[in-house]
Amino acid sequence: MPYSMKLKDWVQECANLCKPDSIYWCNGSDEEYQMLVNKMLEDGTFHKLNEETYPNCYLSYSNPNDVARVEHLTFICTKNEKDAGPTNHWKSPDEMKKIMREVYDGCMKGRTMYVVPYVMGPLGAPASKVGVEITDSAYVVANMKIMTRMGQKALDSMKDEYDYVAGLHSVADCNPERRYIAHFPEEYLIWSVGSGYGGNALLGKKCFALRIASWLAREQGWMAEHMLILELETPDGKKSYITAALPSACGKTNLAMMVSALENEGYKVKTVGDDIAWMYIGDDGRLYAINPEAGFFGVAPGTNPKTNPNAIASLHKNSIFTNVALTKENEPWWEGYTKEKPEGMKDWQGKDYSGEGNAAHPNSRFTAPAAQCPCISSEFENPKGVPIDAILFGARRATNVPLVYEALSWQHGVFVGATMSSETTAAATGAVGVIRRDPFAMLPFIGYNAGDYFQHWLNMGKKLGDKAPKIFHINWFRTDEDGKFLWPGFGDNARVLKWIHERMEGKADAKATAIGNVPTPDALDTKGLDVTKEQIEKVLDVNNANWKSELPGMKEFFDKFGDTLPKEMWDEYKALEQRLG
Ligand code: O2Y
Ligand code: MN
Repeated sequence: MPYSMKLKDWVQECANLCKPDSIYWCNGSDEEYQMLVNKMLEDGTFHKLNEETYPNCYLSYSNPNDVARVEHLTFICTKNEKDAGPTNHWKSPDEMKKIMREVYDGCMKGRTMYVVPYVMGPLGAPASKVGVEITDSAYVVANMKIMTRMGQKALDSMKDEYDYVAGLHSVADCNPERRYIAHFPEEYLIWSVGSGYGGNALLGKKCFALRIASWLAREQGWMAEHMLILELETPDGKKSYITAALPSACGKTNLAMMVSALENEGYKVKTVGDDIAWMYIGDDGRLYAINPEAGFFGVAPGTNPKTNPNAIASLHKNSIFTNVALTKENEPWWEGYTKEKPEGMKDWQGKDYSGEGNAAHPNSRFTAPAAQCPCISSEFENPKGVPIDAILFGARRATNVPLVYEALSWQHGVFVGATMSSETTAAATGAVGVIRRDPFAMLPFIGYNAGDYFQHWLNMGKKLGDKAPKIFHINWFRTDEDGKFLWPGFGDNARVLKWIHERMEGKADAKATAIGNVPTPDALDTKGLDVTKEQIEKVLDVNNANWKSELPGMKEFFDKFGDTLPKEMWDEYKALEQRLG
């Protein structure tokens, strides 16, 4: 029984509501991309960057009131409020549609309505899915061309006229008072209005690939997760695959594209995905992952040839930059790109930069084709995906949480994911640096009741049985008493991956602690590292007295779910309480 409307009928219905001057069906060709670029150069949406150093690259500024995802304006609109759960904003589908129809009504007068068919996932992959985004933003179309497999090939991939997730987007008057990002999972439908930026407007990404997909995944028995996928090649030439869930802008892109400090020892890292993983159980009973995206929508600030040379190499051609600064040489720039600020820049709003404050917006972005990444895995386009050996949950925590620990079982791992907490960053609007609970790094992205989502994880574990990947928790951000990082991070994180790999092989030593298995200081390869033994002990330390202070926050979080929280989560909570003594 299809839930979507017949595609042509839905497009007509959207046109009747939004009343565009014309309708354009995107075919995804390079000529079409050039046509859109020319239009945007003409109307000032795009600024062409230095053709010698950044060929086919463009800079765009968003409205200053529209620079990030808006979680407080993001809704899950299910018939029953309980199905959205306590972590989502909810409105009934009828009420939400009534509010939004008023904004959509005639919003595309004088504009073109682009119909953008796209595939999430490698073409021909059984796990891939088709979406169709209707938008009045040429900027969105251009970004979708990089981020997805877009155009005629998507129409060709549809099994029938109902086989797509629908997304209606309009920038409308870009008014924060009339801005809504609404999901109707029961209808496989997304409505977004009033924003032209990132996750609010590129509907294939957070709206489809996480919120709607997580709903579909539970219905259909797979997983849609906010996870990077990396390939770890080991000295014996074998490849293992690891997914990792880390909250926004906490080193996720850097980990996905890491240049391993242990390359000489034979530990090499390649990228399969930097943000989202769709995982399903293969015919052999193992968990497989595909990256549904075709590009990177990466945070620019902090990215430089030292922190992430692979991202820098990826973005030097055929890329779009949003809200970065512009140098005299007509090149993009952002805080942390170079130590010295170049003279004579324009800031992220196109004004002469005075030297005060940020030149680029803290949430400025690059959109780059994944295929341009020098470390892209040869498995990136594999329709089968890659078999997952380990799942990592991560966080940015200055205290308590050790560099790495191994969960005691799948069920304990689900508890570790469910109780993740991290210090907030600039990717979402709101306070920065505050600790917030972010289960599975999915808090803003679970498209249904999070209690049911935890249950779905438990169910998947039961299906996987002894073929389930091992689960670990990582934290690169622990500090000493003076607030200095205890671990060098970046390429040296390969040392942690090495321990994880050796644990999977049953080779590395670990110490059992109340929270899980932590490397013994000697089990971690620190050869050639400029850190003291005391530092290593500190970064691995698990202090039971301090950990007890984590319990009330976990309990308070779990209490929110009432009877939708699986009993197994309370069992794990009590077991932790007991182990802490
Ligand atoms: O601020 C936005 O609209 C983008 S947020 C984003 C972009 C790429 C990857 N991840 C995220 C995120 O917030 O998790
Ligand atoms: Mn993300």
